[in-house]
Amino acid sequence: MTQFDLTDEQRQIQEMARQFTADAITPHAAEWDEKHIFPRDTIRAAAELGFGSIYVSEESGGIGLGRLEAALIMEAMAYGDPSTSAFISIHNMASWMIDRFGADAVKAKYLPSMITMERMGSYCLTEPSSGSDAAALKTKAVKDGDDYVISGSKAFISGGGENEIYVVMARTGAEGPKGISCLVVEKDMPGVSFGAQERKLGWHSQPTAQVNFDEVRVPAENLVGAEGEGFRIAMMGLDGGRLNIGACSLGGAQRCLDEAIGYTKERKQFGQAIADFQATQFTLADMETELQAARMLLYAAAVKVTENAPDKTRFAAMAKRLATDTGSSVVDRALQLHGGYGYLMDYPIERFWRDLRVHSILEGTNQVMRMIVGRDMLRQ
Ligand code: FAD
Ligand code: 2MC
Repeated sequence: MTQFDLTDEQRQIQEMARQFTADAITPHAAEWDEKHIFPRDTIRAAAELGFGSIYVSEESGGIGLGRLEAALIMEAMAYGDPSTSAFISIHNMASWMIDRFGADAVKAKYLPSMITMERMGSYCLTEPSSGSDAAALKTKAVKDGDDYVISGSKAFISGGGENEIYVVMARTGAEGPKGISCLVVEKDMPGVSFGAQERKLGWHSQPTAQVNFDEVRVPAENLVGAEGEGFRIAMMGLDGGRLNIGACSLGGAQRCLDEAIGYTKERKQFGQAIADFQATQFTLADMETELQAARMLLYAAAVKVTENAPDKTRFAAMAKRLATDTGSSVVDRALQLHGGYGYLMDYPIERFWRDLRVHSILEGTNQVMRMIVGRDMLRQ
């Protein structure tokens, strides 16, 4: 592929994801949001297309695609529902960490059922007292014979209470990033419990809860990577996760831009369609321009992550920051173009406005993204 175009295969993947979204996601997304429905069956149907294991290797049973293909899929599904698309992204991140860094035993135990999304995976890094400063986490995993015994709490866990698999970053050694390891914990293991479901501004189609570990005994074979490698594994997972979150913002914003074009052509004020006002056209033109620019950066960053380029982390952070800020700004302008109707639940815009807001916060706040980029620039 050239830097500026998609291959035929990438277009086919994009088309398949768009068709799935139009058939299975878009018609139901408003109801999932309003009634807080977690659409397990639809998510499993997405896994039948391979969307639960997009960059899990073919050797392990995944579809072994690159990060640009993943971004295209996430962007397409977010056109219907950013919340459900992002939920599937987090599962992909957890599955990839097991596939990329796990030994044969842990892969064989978990990947087959994660690929079909029979068992869904959560990513557990954040704690009540460590969010942005993730390397300060306190959850402990102490080696005891052939097991690790885990104690501590993880905050804000997507899928918390519902998902079957928890990929947990826990401290096995000294303070700081080098004392952290990555372990797979199952929902039903004794000592695992959950907080109440969080009540959120958006992302209503997926659960979020605190996950507690009270001396949870986990077989040592559930260690992913070596002891002390957990932080690096978690960060590498996030390089891809951040691209996908950015892609979810792009897809949601594209939907709202398309809605705004349709609405402004229909709605009449002062005797003419509001699309005929030059102010409206300039607003639409800026939305389109900014969205395309963010998309180009995100696609370029995705290729860098696929190719393991030395500057991939910086590019993923830049792309996440720009795509999520731009996405929210485009949706906000689409809402404004709808006037009072944009504020009503009768139109989809307010849902996208709420869903996209959190993309500037999670998977690393946009301040942390700037920190990653700025530090990397000064390091050179
Ligand atoms: P804090 O780190 O306390 O930050 C508060 C503010 O201070 C932010 O504006 C931040 O940018 C700013 N700040 C902090 N440090 C600096 C600095 N050095 N310089 C400048 N500004 C700074 N986590 C998981 O592990 N797994 C999940 O599945 C998951 N899902 C989530 C789902 C939802 C709906 C939400 C809301 C969060 C989720 N998170 C998850 C947690 C998310 O990653 C954190 O909320 C995020 O990383 C920020 O951490 P914090 O909330 O503790 O904020
Ligand atoms: N790839 C590989 N290695 C990486 C890496 C990456 N992307 N990022 C960091 N590392 C390595 C780094 O090279 C260093 O190792 P070494 O000393 O051997 O060179 C080690 O990890 C520690 O890195 P730092 O020194 O940069 O660590 P620091 O503690 O200063 O800050 C920071 C790291 C702020 C970037 C990290 O804590 C961070 O990303 N914070 C935000 C937390 C976050 O994103 N949470 C998201 C939770 S998930 C979520 O929200 C969901 C919805 C799923």
